[in-house]
Amino acid sequence: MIFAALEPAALNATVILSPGIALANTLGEKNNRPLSAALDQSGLSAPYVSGTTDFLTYTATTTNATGNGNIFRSDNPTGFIDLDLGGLFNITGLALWNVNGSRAVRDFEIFVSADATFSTVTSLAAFTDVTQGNGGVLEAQALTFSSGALTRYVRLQITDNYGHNNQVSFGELGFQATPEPSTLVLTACALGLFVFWNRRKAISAPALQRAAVDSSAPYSKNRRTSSIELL
Ligand SMILES: [Ca+2]
Repeated sequence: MIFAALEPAALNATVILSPGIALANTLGEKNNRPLSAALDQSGLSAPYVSGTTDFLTYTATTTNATGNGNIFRSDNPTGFIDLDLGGLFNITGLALWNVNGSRAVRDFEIFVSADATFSTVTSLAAFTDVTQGNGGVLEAQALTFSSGALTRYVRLQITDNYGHNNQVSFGELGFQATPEPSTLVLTACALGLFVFWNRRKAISAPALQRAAVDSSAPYSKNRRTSSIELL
């Protein structure tokens, strides 16, 4: 019964996952617009909890501000970034807060690797002509992979921008992932305890009322004594 109650949204929802840390970056970066500014939630209109916050709800409503410290700007128009998610996750898509103009990301490919050196990479998804941002406030675009991958290491390979000779830029990156089993177990346990507690309250309430009636005299006496002491 408890697990049946969990089926609808809780178990089917996906969560937003932090892109983790960069292990390599062949794109380079500008001083005031480092790569970290696209990985650390800087400039986002609301924070998220990696692995917990609902992906679709969050990316539909959250924007990324532009300006120094909020977005990443490279030194090369194409190249790759190798990311360490910090653990194994089943990623099924990503969210990109893209800039507008010639520096915007246009085409890119996602690879996964079994090791941190990316000695062998496997293509997971490729996207072309992705939408540019909206100037001063960048909206997220959610892009879904045709199939998910259980991985820790992800490469973002940018293969084209919208025309700039030596720079590409975006505001933030986040992955879409299925919740970790441990999270689901905790959720199930929490809901199970909630159901159990409410059933216990429903059963025990009449018994408690009877007990209160049976012992009303000494209980009231004690309460009065206590009140007087407080005064
Ligand atoms: Ca940012």
